[in-house]
Amino acid sequence: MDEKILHEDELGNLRRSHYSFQISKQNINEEIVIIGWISSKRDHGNVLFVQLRDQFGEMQIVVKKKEVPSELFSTLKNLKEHSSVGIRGVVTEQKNSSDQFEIIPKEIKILSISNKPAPFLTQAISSIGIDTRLDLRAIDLRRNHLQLVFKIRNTILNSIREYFSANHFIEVNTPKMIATATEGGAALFPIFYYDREAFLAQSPQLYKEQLTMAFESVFEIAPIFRAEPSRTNRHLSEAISVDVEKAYVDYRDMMDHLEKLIIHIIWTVNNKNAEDLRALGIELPKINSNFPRITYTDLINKLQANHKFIRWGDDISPKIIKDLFGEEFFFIIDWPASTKPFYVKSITSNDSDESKPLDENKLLSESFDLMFGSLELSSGSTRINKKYLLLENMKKKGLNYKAFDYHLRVFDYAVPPHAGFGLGLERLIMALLKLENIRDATFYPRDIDRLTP
Ligand code: AMO
Repeated sequence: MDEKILHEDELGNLRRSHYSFQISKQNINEEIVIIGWISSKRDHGNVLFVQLRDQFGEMQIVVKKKEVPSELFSTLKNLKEHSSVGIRGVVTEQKNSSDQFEIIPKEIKILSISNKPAPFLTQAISSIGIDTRLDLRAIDLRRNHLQLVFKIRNTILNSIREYFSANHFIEVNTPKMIATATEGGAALFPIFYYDREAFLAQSPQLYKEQLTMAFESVFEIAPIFRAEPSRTNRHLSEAISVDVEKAYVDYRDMMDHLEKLIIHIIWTVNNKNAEDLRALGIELPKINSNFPRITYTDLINKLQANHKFIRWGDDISPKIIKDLFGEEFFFIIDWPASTKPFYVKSITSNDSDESKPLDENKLLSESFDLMFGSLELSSGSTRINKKYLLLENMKKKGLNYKAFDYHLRVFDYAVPPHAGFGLGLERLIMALLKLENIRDATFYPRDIDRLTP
């Protein structure tokens, strides 16, 4: 290798004239400037085929020893994949295809040299273990497969904002350093907050509820933190949640919203990412009718046919319902109040004999989980908006209600009836794009074993 040739240049005032997608027939014989990184190379001795990738796609550089300055030829021969370069060159038509172009280089500027061959290829759906990939995530994210996944993730986020904006919700942000648990105490990450203990937010639950007083309809797209002790392919310690809350509605209205939201997302991705879906070999789920709504009680009755040990009041594990549902969306509704957090409203009006005291153990709640097969994507409910009921529930669930004083005091000022849900963004991406592991639906996953990169 001629070391003299391989030195890095400053970017200086080098700028591209064209992104890959902007090169067209009109540019044939024109000199253009392209910038990107080398995603692959084929070396046929006296001819090199170099794929240069920019933000939008790949361009082919054809380097014939006889046609280009010898220094330029040896530079491109010696540069490793992942190196960044700027190239001034002439556009020509590819031999066998009139709508594909290649660039004959005239001049090259090396912007950044890769010192090592990467441990995995950019093209393949890597057979390399996920931990090797995650250890070098920035390089891993250059792989075709993940490029497409995150391009679609971007469309999903835009379509979520589109949906809520069209339905008059406003986007909010709530604190991520908080004083109390909302979803059950075990999964909290404690932190130091000056001289006292605080926690990373498991959910924006109480804040989004409070914000319905001021804004009626709110949503937030933000991280939630869960100290999940288990190693599964569907749990992260830091996940993105799409949290939604609305005043003057109940859980059934919010199921309608969630259903419409999912339909809007699928419609948008099908429209904007048709080519990307084809490249991934994926068809998004077809939705022809409303999502089925099955009650928790009916589901337990069904499950008991094959699982004698399952009892009414148990949580429903993914394993147990795996055989019952295919890859489809459906709601499990009306969960036992005992399985849901303290802020969830109970169903009291279905007891025809009002003189009879309520059987606490059989109390249902106005709640739902949205499932895709055996994967839980979202949960939501009608919330309690009366202070005395919240206090009762907190006591029942053994919570220290004094720690929630900052929240409870709001209820002296007429909190409106309200309902909402939280939708796991990575879970949704997993379901839509058929990802095996939730870690590939996020940029830098966090789990019990991983705090870097
Ligand atoms: P829940 O705890 O069910 O409800 O969370 C809502 C949704 O968030 C996603 N999710 C996760 N995704 C990846 N890794 C995790 N560790 C993880 N934990 C949760 C799931 C889940 O369905 N406050 C309520 C929501 C509400 O009622 O508005 C809540 O947090 O997709």
